Amino acid sequence: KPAVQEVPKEAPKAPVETVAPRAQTVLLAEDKTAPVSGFTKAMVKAMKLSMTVPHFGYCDEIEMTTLVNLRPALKKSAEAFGVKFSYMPVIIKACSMALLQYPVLNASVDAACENITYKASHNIGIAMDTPNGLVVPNVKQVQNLTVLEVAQELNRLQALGARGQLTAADLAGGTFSLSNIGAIGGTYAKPVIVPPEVAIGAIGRIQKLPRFAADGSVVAAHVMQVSWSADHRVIDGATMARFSNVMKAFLEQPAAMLLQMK
Ligand code: CAO
Repeated sequence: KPAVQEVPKEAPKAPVETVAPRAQTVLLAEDKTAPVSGFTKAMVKAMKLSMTVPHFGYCDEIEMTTLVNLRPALKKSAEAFGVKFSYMPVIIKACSMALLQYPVLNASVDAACENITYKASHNIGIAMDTPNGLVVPNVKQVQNLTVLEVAQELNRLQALGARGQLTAADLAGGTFSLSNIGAIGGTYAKPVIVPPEVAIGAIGRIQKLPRFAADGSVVAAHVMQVSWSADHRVIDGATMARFSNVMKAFLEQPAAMLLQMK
């Protein structure tokens, strides 16, 4: 009879906003019209462009249990460097390592979609929820950074984003994007490509769920959904799926990731 195995040690405390802690109740006495401005205006421009791109969607689930159990040690080691360590630095690095195998996903296309440019740098954009709205600064040259350096840079961008002080340089030059919607609480998403990039991934909340182990027993697993969107004019579904498989393998087996990390 299948046995229920022990629950893995640390359950990630996903900050699910069940009661919208920052939201205030607003009761308008009459209709109010306001100009679309700031980051929202930039979002209008970017999304108009994005909607000209045929999006291909692909989802999978990633078993994060090994990484979840490893994170307390990673977090403690990073603290010694004054760095706050979430799952994102490992996810960002795993993407970069998978992009080394599928460089067509770290590319840009021109407006007429006649040329594709394979980008040398892995400048991974991170969708960030800030007091001023959505911004997508990027961690530059991830292919040359350690996971700790990625964490350090993410900390810097998050601190600047919270203060509304991200620079044009922080926001320019992205080559591939990730959106950790799970930081707020969802699982699946339908991310929208940031042109001229050709792919983006949405990360869902890590949840503790029952899964079958190889011997047929039921185990408590930490599961994270990932949802990809790719520009179907230049990326086919098989490429997106193979890339996702590589990234998934790195996250599920951090030891294998460590071996192949430069
Ligand atoms: N599953 C489980 N736990 C998660 C998680 C997830 N998907 N995402 C974050 N957490 C945990 C972190 O590990 C951290 O835990 P500890 O406090 O124990 O260290 C805590 O939640 C806070 O994380 P964080 O949000 O400060 O940091 P992050 O690196 O995980 O994410 C950022 C950074 C900028 C991606 C995130 O804060 C954010 O803004 N996400 C929203 C993105 C968004 O708005 N997307 C929509 C774009 S389209 O409109």
